[in-house]
Amino acid sequence: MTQFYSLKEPVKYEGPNTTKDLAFRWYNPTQKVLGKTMAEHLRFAVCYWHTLCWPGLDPFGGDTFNRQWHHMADEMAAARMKADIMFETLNLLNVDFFCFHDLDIAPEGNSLKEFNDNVTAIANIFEKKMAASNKKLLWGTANMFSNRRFMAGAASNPDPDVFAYCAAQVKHCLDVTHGLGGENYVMWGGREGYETLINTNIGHELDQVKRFLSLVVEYKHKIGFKGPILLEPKPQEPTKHQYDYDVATCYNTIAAMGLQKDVKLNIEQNHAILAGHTFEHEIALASALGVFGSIDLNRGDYQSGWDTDQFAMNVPELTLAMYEILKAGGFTTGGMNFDAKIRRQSIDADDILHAHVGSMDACARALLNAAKMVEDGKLAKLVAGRYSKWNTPQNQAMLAGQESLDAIAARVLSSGIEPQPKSGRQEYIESLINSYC
Ligand code: XLS
Ligand code: NI
Ligand code: NI
Repeated sequence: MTQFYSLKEPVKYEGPNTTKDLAFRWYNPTQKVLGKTMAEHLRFAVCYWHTLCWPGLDPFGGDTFNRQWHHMADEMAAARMKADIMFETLNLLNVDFFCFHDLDIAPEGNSLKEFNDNVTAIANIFEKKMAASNKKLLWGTANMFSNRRFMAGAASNPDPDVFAYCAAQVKHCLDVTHGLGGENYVMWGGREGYETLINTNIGHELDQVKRFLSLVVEYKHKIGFKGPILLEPKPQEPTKHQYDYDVATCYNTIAAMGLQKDVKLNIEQNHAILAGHTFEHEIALASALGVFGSIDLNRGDYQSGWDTDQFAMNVPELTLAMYEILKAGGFTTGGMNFDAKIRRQSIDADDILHAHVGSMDACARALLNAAKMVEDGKLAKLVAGRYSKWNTPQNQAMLAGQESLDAIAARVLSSGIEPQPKSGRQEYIESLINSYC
């Protein structure tokens, strides 16, 4: 068992007035908010890839973190060390869940067979650690974007051998996720898109992506995996254009295959920003379409246009997102996965703890603010008020399609309907929201 951090005891809730550096000021896991504990509301997860696999590189420089396991000759020993540190992290942060790509947890080896065996070996270690510590798997996913075989796409690759290879890789990763009691299975299509249209058949690639999704759903039923498959929208990066552009585009794919019951969405803040939306817009839309699943929590940079995956620390912004999550009914199988990385100059092990604790506190404050907004009901009443005229029997009938276009036209002309504009009161509402924060 390694000891990676300087901290020995789990971070505790100490309240907002504590002077301790590493303490929760707002996140009090057992505190009840709107009938559920904070831990039940927020369902935090630590991710493997940014926390333990990314070495701090950028396009102009390499490894800054200099972690021991990146410099070990025995790759399986390094993988076991990472597993130890993941559980050390979960225990210190008092976080219940973790998430991984198959490639995060185990080395690729020289064949898919070897890779599968490595993944299984580490999963067996997880199983024991999970039983001993009561930690859970929020989701697993297959990395089908790093290896050069995926450079022209995974399921959307022009080469059917790659499509078949992906099927084999996802089958194993879904088996492993299921075996560990994973609550969801994620599919982010990092290479499912194109670089240039002049060598691409979009229609064919979209057919491939849809077939792949339906194969995964079929298999999930075959093995009795109860959780949803979660698509993760992102507009670009690494490919120039990704097919799972945003919530609306993903919904198109899901609805085209009639898979709304089995496939939901994993929504990431930074990806929403890259798609030209707000985070809360993407959550609200997914909820309206019945496909809200889970959250990849991070923060994009509003100037750079990259997927910077910073830790989310902005309380007013998070308040609006949390309000939409509460309105959506909260999480069922989903949760808040920290798909976030510390900056490459944050080279101390404890920086990982500070990042998570700070963001967990920001989420807890946002939850408390959003709960006030829900309890108070003023905002909901204002919004409902704008639509209240739809509640008359006549307007309900119009919405239900019981009145034809020409019948509506006749009614307007005979009754002399003349719409009366009303204030949208945006500044009043913005000030009202500030009053909860
Ligand atoms: C990358 C994605 C990735 C997914 C999992 O931008 O966010 O980390 O969450 O494959
Ligand atoms: Ni993500
Ligand atoms: Ni991302």
